[in-house]
Amino acid sequence: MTTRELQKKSITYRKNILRYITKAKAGHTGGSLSCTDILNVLYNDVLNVSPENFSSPDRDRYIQSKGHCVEALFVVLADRGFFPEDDLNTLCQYKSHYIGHPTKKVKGVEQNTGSLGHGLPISVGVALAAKMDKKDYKTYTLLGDGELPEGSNWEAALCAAQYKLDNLCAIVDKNGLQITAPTKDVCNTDPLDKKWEAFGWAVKEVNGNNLDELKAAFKSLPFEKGKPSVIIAHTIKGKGVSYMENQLKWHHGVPNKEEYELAQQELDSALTLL
Ligand SMILES: Cc1ncc(C[n+]2csc(CCOP(=O)(O)OP(=O)(O)O)c2C)c(N)n1
Repeated sequence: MTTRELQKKSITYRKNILRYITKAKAGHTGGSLSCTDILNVLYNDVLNVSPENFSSPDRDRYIQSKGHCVEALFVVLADRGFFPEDDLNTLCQYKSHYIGHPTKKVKGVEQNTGSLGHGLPISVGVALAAKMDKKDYKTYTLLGDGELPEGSNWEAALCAAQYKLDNLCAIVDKNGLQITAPTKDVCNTDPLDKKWEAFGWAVKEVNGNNLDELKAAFKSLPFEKGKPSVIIAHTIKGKGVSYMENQLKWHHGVPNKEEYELAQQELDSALTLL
């Protein structure tokens, strides 16, 4: 897919994320908008996964560890044909499987997540299984920078290096904010590249809202033979909507009618500029 086609998709995804969050009156807005470009490149340019091969043991695996940003995942899965987009009108409604965190009841969702710190440990197991079974599939997992202080991540990181899991790629959505404060003021993980390197990982840093940089990073996997890879993706929380960008209140803020219309207008004009 060309970069222009991907750019168009990112804007459309952002419009849809806001549409369904606003309708549901709940959701993780800022973090879904920060990781939209990462999911876009993964599902449209990288992953060997589709509704047709989803039950094949050879499919690539994507596990969204920052499960609270499920709205971004649902919108991308709908676009890839895993389920009708109309299903998302039931988001967060009683008896709907489209709830506020990923569940395997939804086609295309690889793992239940949302309790932070679980996606990387599970991904290590899945990647290790591929090595043991001599399979070529790759495993990808998306972590939030506010999630990283969970100790389970660092046990998993050690384990991945120990087993030389160069079929595993972690992506850190480093938007710098969590719920109530900047990540560095809650539990600083910088210098993040040095920490991953010290744990035996090969590291690349990219602008995580730049589709070309993301494409290039994924194409060059594994960054080093015999080592797991991590992409530190520098992103903007609330990306694409001027008044949401870098604002803590949009972690799980839901737009009112006027805010929603303004956001859609901004994204529509971004579409016309492409
Ligand atoms: C184990 C656990 N503790 C606390 C929470 C509550 N929680 C939900 S989102 C969040 C902040 C996460 O920040 P970050 O990973 O940076 O997410 P992003 O900014 O990308 O949305 C927290 C603490 C949780 N989901 N799981």
